[in-house]
Amino acid sequence: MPRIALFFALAALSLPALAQPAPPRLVLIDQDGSGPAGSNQMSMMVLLQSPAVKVLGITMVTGNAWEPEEVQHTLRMLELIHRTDVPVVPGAIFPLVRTQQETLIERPLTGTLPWYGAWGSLADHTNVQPYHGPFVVPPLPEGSPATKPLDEDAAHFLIRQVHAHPHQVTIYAAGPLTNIALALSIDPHFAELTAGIAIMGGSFAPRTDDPEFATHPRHEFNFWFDPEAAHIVLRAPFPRIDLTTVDISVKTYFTQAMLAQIAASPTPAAQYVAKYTHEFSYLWDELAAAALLDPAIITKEEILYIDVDTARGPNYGDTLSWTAANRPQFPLQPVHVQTDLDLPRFNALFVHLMQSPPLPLMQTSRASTPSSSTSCSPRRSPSCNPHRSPSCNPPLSNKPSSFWRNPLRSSF
Ligand SMILES: [Ca+2]
Repeated sequence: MPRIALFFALAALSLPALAQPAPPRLVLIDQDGSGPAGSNQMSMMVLLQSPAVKVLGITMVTGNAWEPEEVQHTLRMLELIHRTDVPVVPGAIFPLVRTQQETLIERPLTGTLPWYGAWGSLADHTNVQPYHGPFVVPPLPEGSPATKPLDEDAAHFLIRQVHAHPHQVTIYAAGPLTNIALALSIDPHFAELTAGIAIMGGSFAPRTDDPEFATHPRHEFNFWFDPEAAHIVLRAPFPRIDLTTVDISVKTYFTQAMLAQIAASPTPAAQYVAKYTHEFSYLWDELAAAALLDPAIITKEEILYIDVDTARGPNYGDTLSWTAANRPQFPLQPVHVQTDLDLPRFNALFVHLMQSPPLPLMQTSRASTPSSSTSCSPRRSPSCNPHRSPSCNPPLSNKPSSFWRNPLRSSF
């Protein structure tokens, strides 16, 4: 065949492939879904409203609020934005090691923080609502959901999805990293089978007079709340780790003008945001989500090696960082630390997605979800709490024993 004919033949063969839109990127959302609306819910909506992403599920973790309440807020958000096809999966209620009680006892020695999330009893002025315990779900301003969470725990759901789509799933983690650390601890192949992880967490030297960071610039809530979980996750061999820190987050802000723009749209998502978003703050989690959709939003990054201070004391949970030149010898991972952004581009994408109509419902695997949980539901009742009643722990799995030998733990 003449060379020119061969060229056109190959071109013709490749045309149908070129005409096909790229398949949506598979994403698992792990989030502390306080609500209604606000940063945690809006950041999930950034991914849920984008046709470039297929959200396989949302796993919940205690952070800004207790996880049982977050599950309800998130289920209700999905109902109100017409995305009940996306499963919500209950996750960790407590951090791996840090406890509310010990943190309270240590406070006279470590000083106080402006934000304690679900542990609002430690600083009364930080919580809008009166403090309540982990298993109390107060009435929801947006109404109670009719839908239910999956009968499976977050760690096993994450593992199951990553094994079902090897090397295709990006983890979006914008709360304390407890669920991800549990998945890593259960499954030694979890990290390497993902396509990577995008984390909102950490703080280095943010240029701000915000009292949360001004005198303690290495403090950031998600890492602070579960330092050991962050320590485990940051050492795991993910193919890629992207980090949205406080430093870049404080360059963003949700304004009244942006809310007015969103409220002008009649779509379910826009009306949910317009009705229930009352906080005007940094768009930290939203930036981490938007950067997944459009990497050009991030105009500058640096590669650093990140860990978290796990020594008990005033710096417990602080962000640690090194360059390639001075990093310690233990197995830290290179992290893409975002340092600057195209703010107009980010704001435009965020507002556009909040204004957008719902995507068509996906085929859901809810009905085929294995009932890996037991009839004992330790998560839902204080009387059946594994932290207080070890006999209540559900059986984890019948995997072969080699499955449990996690080489990552040897570095812990
Ligand atoms: Ca969050």
